[in-house]
Amino acid sequence: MSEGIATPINNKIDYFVSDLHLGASYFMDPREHEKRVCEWLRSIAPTAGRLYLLGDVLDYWFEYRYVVPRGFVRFFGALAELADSGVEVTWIIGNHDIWIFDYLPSELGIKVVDGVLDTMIGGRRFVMAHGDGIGRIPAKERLMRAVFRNRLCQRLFAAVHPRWTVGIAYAWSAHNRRKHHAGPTAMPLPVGPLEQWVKVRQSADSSSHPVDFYVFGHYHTVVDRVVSGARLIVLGDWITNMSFGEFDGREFRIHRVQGSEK
Ligand SMILES: [Mn+2]
Repeated sequence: MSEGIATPINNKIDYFVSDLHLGASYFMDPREHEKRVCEWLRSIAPTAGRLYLLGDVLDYWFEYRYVVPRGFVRFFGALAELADSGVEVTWIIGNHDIWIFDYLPSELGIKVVDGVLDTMIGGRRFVMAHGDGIGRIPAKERLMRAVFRNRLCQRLFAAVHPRWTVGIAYAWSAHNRRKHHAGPTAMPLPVGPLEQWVKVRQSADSSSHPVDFYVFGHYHTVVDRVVSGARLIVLGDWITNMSFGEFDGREFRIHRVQGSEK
C-alpha cells in the first residue's frame, strides 16, 4: 500500500510510539501509566508534525455499533487535542487493538491503518507496520490473525454480550504476557522474522526511492540496526522501555521518556 508523498510540516518533528498497552491488567497503577502517556503527548505537542502510533496502543478494544468500551478517557482526550491542533495522527492497528472500526477515526480525527504503511516523510521512505504477521510466524499465530480479522467472526463476537468477552480478553492478554515476557528482566525477543522480512523486501524492491527506515513495534524491545542497506527500527514499549522514535527530517533517534528508570 503506497500513501504518496508527505512533505515535512514546517520543520516539525515526527514521533513514533508503540505498545503502550493502555488498560492492561498487569499495570500496578493503570491511572499512573495513562497519566505518563498523556504527559508525553502534551510534551510533544509544541513540536509535533505527525504522530505515528504503531499498534497495541490499547491492550484491548472492541467497537460495537452503538457502544464502546469504558476507560482511556484522558488518553483519548490528549490524542484528540493533538489532532485538533493540527498534528497528523496515524494509528496502525496491532494485534491487541485490531477492532478499531469507524468510531475512533471519526471521533478523534485520526487516520487508522490496517497492515503495512509505505510512505514518504520529509523525503525519506518509511515502511511501517505493527510487526505481528510480519515474516515467518507460527501457524497458530497465522490462524488467530485470520480469525480475528474475519468479518463474520467479528460479527459473531460482537453479538456476544461484552460482560463475557471483555473480561476474557483482558485475562487472555495478561496470560500471554506472562507466557512471553517473564518480567522486566526477561530477555528481549529476537526480531529474526522482521529482519528476514526486511531482507526479502529489500532484495525485491526496485522502486526509484529505496526504503530508508523500516519501523515496527510488537516485539517490546528497542532495535536500531542496518539490515540490507536500510535502518531496521523496533520502537520498544511503554511497559519496561518507555521508548519512542523521533524523526527531525534528517535523523531518526530512539529516546526514552525522561524520568523512566530504564
Ligand atoms: Mn503486538
